[in-house]
Amino acid sequence: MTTQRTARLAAVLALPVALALSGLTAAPALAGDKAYQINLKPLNNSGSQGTVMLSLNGNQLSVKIEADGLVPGQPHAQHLHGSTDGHDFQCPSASADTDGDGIINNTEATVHYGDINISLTTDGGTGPDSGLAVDRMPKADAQGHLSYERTIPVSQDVVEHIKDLHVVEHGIDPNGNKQYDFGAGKSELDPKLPQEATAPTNCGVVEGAAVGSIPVGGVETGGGSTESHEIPRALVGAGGLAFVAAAGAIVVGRRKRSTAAAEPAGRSAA
Ligand SMILES: [Cu+2]
Repeated sequence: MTTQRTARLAAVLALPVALALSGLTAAPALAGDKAYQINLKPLNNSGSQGTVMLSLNGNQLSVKIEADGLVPGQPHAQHLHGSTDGHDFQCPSASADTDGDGIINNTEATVHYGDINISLTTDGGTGPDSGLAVDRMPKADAQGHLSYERTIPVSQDVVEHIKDLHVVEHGIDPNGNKQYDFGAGKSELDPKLPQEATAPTNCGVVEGAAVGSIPVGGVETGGGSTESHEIPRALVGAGGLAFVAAAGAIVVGRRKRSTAAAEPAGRSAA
């Protein structure tokens, strides 16, 4: 009797506890919230690495970056590169240095990591046309550390394809004099800028988005590495920034051969 009642009592008591526990474990973060980690790995033997946390709350993208091994006291252009329309871009390997000058410049790397989708500026615009807005890019401290945090409204395309994007930081110092100089020549993007200021220093893909993975929504037909190097036509005419203009010229050249495809809508960030 007593043991039976105790057992029944225990069962009755256990039920809400079990429900509460399952409720706890089953409860996701806020509905629609997603978070992704990116590990930044060095390019161009920069030794620069870091960690990025991307979190989405609806159409608000929060970006947190902690990076080290950057050029001390210098601004570092940084972007989300890649595609929101099905192309599979990745961080470049050493073989991306097709002109063999020992540096993977941005044009060589863009074939692999895609065009700028979002410019990770400290304030103001975050579109691709802010790609080289160096006065609005974060600076590394005296130890070469960079901390960045910003929440950016993004398009639905970015929300749906966030795993197809990756973070790239730019600015290298191969001659180790702690500044951007012309030791490595002129930037192919703008001859007034040193190559050191625009070449990529690190790159990272969303963890779990393995090399060769199928992008969200599948691979577009004919999306080979060079063919897939595209930029919205609206940007090609924007002029202003050499970063975009240089990339645009290449695309326009390529596109003359094929009839233009429909432009992806809402591709750039607000
Ligand atoms: Cu970039």
